[in-house]
Amino acid sequence: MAKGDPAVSSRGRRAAPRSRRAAATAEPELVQLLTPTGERIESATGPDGTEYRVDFTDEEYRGLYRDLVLVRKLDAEATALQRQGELGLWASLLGQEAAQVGSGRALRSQDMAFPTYREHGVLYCRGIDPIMPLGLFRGVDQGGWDPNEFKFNMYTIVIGAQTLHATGYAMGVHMDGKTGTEDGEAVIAYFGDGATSQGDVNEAFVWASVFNAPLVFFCQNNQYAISEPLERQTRVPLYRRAGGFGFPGVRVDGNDVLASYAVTRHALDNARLGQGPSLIEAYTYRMGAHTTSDDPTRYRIASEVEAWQAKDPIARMKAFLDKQQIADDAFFAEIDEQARAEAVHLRERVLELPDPAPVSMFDHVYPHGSPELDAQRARFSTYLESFEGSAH
Ligand SMILES: Cc1ncc(C[n+]2csc(CCOP(=O)(O)OP(=O)(O)O)c2C)c(N)n1
Ligand SMILES: [Mg+2]
Repeated sequence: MAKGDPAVSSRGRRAAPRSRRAAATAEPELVQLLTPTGERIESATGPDGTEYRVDFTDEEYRGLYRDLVLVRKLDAEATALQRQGELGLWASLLGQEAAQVGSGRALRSQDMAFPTYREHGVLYCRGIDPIMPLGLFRGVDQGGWDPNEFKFNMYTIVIGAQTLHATGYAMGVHMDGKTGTEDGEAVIAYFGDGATSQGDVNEAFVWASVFNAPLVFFCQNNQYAISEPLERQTRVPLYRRAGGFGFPGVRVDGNDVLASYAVTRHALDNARLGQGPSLIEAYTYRMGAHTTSDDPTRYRIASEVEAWQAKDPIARMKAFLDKQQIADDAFFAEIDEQARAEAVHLRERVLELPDPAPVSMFDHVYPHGSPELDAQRARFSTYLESFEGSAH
């Protein structure tokens, strides 16, 4: 290609035609049951003709709102704790509450979830004490919850790796004969838009497909992989990739808790009945930084963030509850107070988490240790003892 050819960008990359770039990042075919202004849509049709609808009681609608508010407040508290030096790092879920609460509440008790490092909302829905991930991010323990007890695997930071773990697990569920009935088991794997470029995720798609694994791939497309925008990951909407692997894909409004619930419940039930995997692309936006180590003002403009603020998942649920007179001001005030009290309680408990003995980092590497590790532990102990007044 000649220098100066308009199809080659100034950075030497071949730019895709504007129409193809737009196709990947536009908002086509969203399944939506609650508009950004809080209007209810009775039912929505997916790309394969599936009709999505929800039928919640008023109490259940209020419960979803409570989940959204609590999860956001606890997340904000964790961010504040990091800023005050009490956590090493925090990956905020701000903006993604509806995708996480909707899908998390759609899980049945027997279903297994494989999270990334950002699924604090799903963790909350699984009934895990929110102090647990804070111990991990404070660096005082390994995370702490029992994945089998809560049906929620450990956080995974290696991008996309958990999709393979989930696929293997789901293949096992299928081979154990735990699918094919209404109370069968299903598995869900969470990952981001950036993860879709990883080999692991594409391998997981292949294996899940050909072994008919009871697995829902749940991609939260929050538009960024740290500083890399979606257009650097794909030229087609992500949910359409599923077709090439031989299973259905659907794009849901990830800021709509009702649609996120409906789409996930349907996909999980199909999986448990033995109909194999599917891909859900929850179209959402990371309102905050990638983690507390990131500064998003260096790579995205304020007007983009403002445009997404108008689609806030909590504001639309509140508007709906208010318009339909499902909740009143006293209810909203009560939820705010509950969230505040839980955040204060969380903070108190974080500050009380005991510091582990430095040498304990060698303890859980192997079940029975190793000569090499024993030597390292001994050297490190001697080093610590060299400090005046050392208690080690
Ligand atoms: C295998 C691997 N490569 C790179 C990284 C560094 N890294 C951490 S988060 C991240 C971006 C992930 O983006 P996405 O999948 O969209 O998830 P999000 O953080 O937006 O939720 C990268 C590249 C990593 N943790 N693991
Ligand atoms: Mg992302």
